[in-house]
Amino acid sequence: MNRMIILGAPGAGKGTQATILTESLGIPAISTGAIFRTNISEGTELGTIAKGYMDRGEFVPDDITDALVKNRLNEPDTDNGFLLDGYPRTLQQVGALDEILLEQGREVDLVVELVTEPEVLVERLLKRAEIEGRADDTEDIIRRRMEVYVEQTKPLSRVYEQRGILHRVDGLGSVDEVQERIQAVLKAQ
Ligand code: B4P
Repeated sequence: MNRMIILGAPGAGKGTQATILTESLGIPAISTGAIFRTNISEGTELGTIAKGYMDRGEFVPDDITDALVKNRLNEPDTDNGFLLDGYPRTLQQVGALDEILLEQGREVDLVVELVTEPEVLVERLLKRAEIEGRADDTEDIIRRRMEVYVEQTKPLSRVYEQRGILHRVDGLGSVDEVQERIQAVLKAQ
């Protein structure tokens, strides 16, 4: 169970839980959002392109995101597994990921979906804005990100459910409580 995806709405705690999981499982977390933010802070061409979309609460185009993930999944540190955080986010990205992994002769074993409530998420993200000052954490942009999530990402859980690899985990409660629930899912595999 070393090839995992963590799904959830903006602010559901994907990045938070992925960081903890990566330590306990000894596999790299691949966060597309974090990779874009690093590129933005380093002023790369990719960062300039991504910033335009992220600042509006929109997704970075699939072809750019897919190419980034493909390169990352070809790094040798993913040989023993990986945890994808924030990818895939569209049905097109699901297909792209399938292709990338098929070429490599591997597939996703497990998908964890953090189930949350929109109002709690807006509160969490506004609090994160005070701490981290992310450009996409203003209330209007958060609401737009939630809409985009419902339109484009929510349908992904059905896809993985039909494949029999989706596990829904309650994402409300403390960070430790949520982590314990994820660990319980992993132990049950
Ligand atoms: P991401 O970086 O993935 O960010 P996110 O969805 O906002 O946050 P996440 O769910 O990881 O929440 P976190 O743990 O930080 O994406 C940012 C943007 O990048 C996207 O909007 C998009 O534009 C672009 N992008 C990324 N991937 C893409 C893709 N595949 N395709 C196209 N575009 C893409 O938690 C949020 C806050 O809550 C934190 O402050 C945390 O401390 C707090 N928190 C977490 N768990 C908590 C808990 N249990 N209780 C209380 N607070 C909690």
